[in-house]
Amino acid sequence: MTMTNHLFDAFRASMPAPGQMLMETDNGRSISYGDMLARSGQFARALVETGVQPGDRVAVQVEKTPEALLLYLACLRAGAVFLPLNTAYTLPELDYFFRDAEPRLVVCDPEKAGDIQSLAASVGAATLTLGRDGRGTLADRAKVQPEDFANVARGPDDLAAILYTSGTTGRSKGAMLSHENLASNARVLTEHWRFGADDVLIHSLPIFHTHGLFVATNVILMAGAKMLFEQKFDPARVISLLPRATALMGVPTFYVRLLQQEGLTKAVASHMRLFISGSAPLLAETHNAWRERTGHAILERYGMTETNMNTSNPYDGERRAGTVGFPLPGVSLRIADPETAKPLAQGEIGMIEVKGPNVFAGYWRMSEKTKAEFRGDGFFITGDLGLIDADGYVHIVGRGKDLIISGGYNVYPKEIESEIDALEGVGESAVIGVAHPDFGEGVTAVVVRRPGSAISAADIAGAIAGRLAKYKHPKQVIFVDELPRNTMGKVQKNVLRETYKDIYAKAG
Ligand code: MCA
Ligand code: AMP
Repeated sequence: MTMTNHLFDAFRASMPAPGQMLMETDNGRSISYGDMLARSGQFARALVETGVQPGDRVAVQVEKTPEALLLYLACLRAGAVFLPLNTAYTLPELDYFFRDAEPRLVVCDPEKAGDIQSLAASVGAATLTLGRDGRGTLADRAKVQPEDFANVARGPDDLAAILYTSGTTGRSKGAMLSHENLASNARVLTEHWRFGADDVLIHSLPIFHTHGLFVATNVILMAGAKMLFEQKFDPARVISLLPRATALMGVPTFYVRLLQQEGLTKAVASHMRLFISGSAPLLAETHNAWRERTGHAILERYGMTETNMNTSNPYDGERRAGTVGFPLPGVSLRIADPETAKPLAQGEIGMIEVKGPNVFAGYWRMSEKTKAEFRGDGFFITGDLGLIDADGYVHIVGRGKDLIISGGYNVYPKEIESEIDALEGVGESAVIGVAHPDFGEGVTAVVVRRPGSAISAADIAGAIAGRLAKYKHPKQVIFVDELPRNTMGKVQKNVLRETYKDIYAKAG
């Protein structure tokens, strides 16, 4: 009997000839589809040899390398649950994820292994390393293995990955994504955006989040296409790659920064067929400037860690600036009253709710939280507020959740407020997102000192440095005598956002 492995088989089915390139890196490495198959088999064997069993979590905090991607594929093939972690996370942040997910194996950068190993050991996990040069104890273990590997059988509902997403209250929640969540979305996006074997994607997103890992990589694997695999986003370098590429996927900050490059012209973009944006709102201003400079209309889409992609502007037809387009095939989307859950009429603003094969299986070991975020009829409550216009385009007009999106990374104010409030000298704080020309929103802390305290912005920065990932740090700290409150005593963040709306107006 041949074993089926739902997601990997789907990639396998569209695999081109083994000699075809899957990726080329910025330091001159090329990995063909044949290499991918052979080396992910070796990595899968190394996982099994380390004791990883089907359903075990493999927590991974490593730099972006081809080997990191092979490790993702190896986890799928070995039936493990891939758990990628932002390289910016600090040890206290990692400690939480390890305790919550209880991985069997942690794979980390050799430079961080000393500290991480003891955290991992405290939850009974083994540690292997994978460095920015693709070397380390995991790679050492893999390279002596035979290349063939009999994939572990995995069905559509088996877990493929857990991605942590912060909560508006309390700690991060692990979104459980099944093989079918990922396979169905990759298939739909590949067709909707017309990806084929001739495509060359500029891949300069990190691979520890949905955008770079699933939207970008899974689509390329599903199309049997190729990617130019960049360690990080460098606008000048992206411009130099445009003539060799056909598609780019990025967060709005990518497009804002590319527009600052003189080299961005119609001629340099003439070989490209598609520019896609997501993870945060793309300003109509950016969309229009891009069209003017390159002749291309950026295609904006909307998704979440919990749901993969929900909507997309059309491939053919009008890509409407300031909208996220239409529900993708197979996705049901409705606008409901946030309080009563009653569906609202077309044009009214309410909660965006979605249902479909893309929607996750729930939060890891948090059945109550999972229940609270679904309606009785299975629709997931996104926390995003929106409307559907007369032509059917979905507009996101705000967030019902207290969330900041900075450069495409989600930052939950509560987490930062808790850290700041815990400092001696701080009475209370409110963390808000303020319009920022580069990051979209800039994390901003408004702080009330305790009487007699002289705590400074630098003191606060110093105190959170080792505790919170860098991108969560406030770009500005503002001291006030008191926070504005409504009659119920609730802090009025909208008032604060209005008061400080121009503080980054001249920032770069
Ligand atoms: C880096 N810094 C940031 C951010 N990134 N601060 C706030 N927000 C950020 N996003 C910090 C750095 O630590 C540094 O601090 C300072 O800002 C300047 O760094 P810079 O060199 O400008 O940053 P960078 O390294 O160029 O990174 C900017 C970036 C990066 C390229 C926009 O943030 C990025 O790749 N973002 C993509 C995130 C993403 O993939 N999101 C998708 C999530 P200092 O100078 O003090 O050391 S998935 C998702 O949202 C859903 C499902 C979806 O729909 O896709
Ligand atoms: P995450 O949980 O990191 O996957 O972030 C998901 C959130 O990003 C969504 O709930 C939205 O608030 C936001 N988001 C993603 N794509 C877009 C978009 N195109 N426009 C506006 N917001 C977006």
